[in-house]
Amino acid sequence: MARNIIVAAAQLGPIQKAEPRSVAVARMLRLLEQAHRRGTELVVFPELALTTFFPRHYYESIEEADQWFETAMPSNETEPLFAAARRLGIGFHLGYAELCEEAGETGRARRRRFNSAILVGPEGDILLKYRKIHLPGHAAFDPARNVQHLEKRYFEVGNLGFPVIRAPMGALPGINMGMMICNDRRWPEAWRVLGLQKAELVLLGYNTPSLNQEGRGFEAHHLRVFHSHLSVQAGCYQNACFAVATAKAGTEDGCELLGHSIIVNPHGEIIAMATTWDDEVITAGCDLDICTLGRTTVFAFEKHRRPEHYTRITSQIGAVDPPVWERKAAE
Ligand code: ING
Repeated sequence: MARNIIVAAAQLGPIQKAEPRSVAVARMLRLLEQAHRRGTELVVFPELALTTFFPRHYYESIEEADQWFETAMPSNETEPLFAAARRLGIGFHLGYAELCEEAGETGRARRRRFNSAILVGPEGDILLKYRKIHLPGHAAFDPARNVQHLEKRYFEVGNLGFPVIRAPMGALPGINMGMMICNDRRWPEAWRVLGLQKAELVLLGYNTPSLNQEGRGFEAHHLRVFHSHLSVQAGCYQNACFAVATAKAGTEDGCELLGHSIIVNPHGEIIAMATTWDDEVITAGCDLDICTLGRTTVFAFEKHRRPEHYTRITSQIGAVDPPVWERKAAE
């Protein structure tokens, strides 16, 4: 019996700095209704879907940025999403900035800020939470940059690992679902940790500038979308899983984010792609049994992986210089 599920990427166009959460949520509700009319059972919204991509703005005190965070989930502004999902019987993924009181290393509770995402079931249960681990950009104001990218200033590194959960979704009693966020998709380690937990469906949102903001080096513009797709396609192929990668796109206060959200199958093929950089729903029917082929042949991890040779991956952070070859004196 095929294990089919219809998934959607609910891509969002730009959210301007002045745009309240209620406007973003209203747009998301329209996308949820549109996805439902197409028989969708799980909808993936972008990273930081409720507000503008605020890490592009510098705040001297990080508390000034707290206006962009959610202190409860659901909150008054997001409850309509949960209610609509329950009414429509649809699960959804939502990316948001999380502000919480939680014990840190010392054991004492303190204010903590994460770039987070949740997976919500069709009855409104929060099935899984993930906090972004690979935070790109920088923590201090960088005068060399055309636009700031201050995720390291406003967020802590996620402390929940890369979790996978098996939970009911659509008509299926159990699907192995995992999450990552934006920059995580560029790191094969993130995909492999999910793959080692038999993830069948990886959900991720992203906010990716369409142009290189570093003001260093040359990167042809067309490579931005190519690298985003390449990362997701490789991750899916090498871990025999599906993925839904959903953009927040378009020009926010003069800064352009790329769209071209995609849904990818375990062969690494793009099976649906957005063609705008605005609010747009793309859908695909996924036969999760396709994961089995890769998982039992080329990527049968238990047969072919050799972790004893991978120690550099977890013991090293940066790269080290290799030994230099020298001709050996004749013995
Ligand atoms: N954005 C970008 C991303 O990883 C980036 C940052 C863009 C890094 C391009 C490297 C190259 O898609 C977020 N929010 O992570």
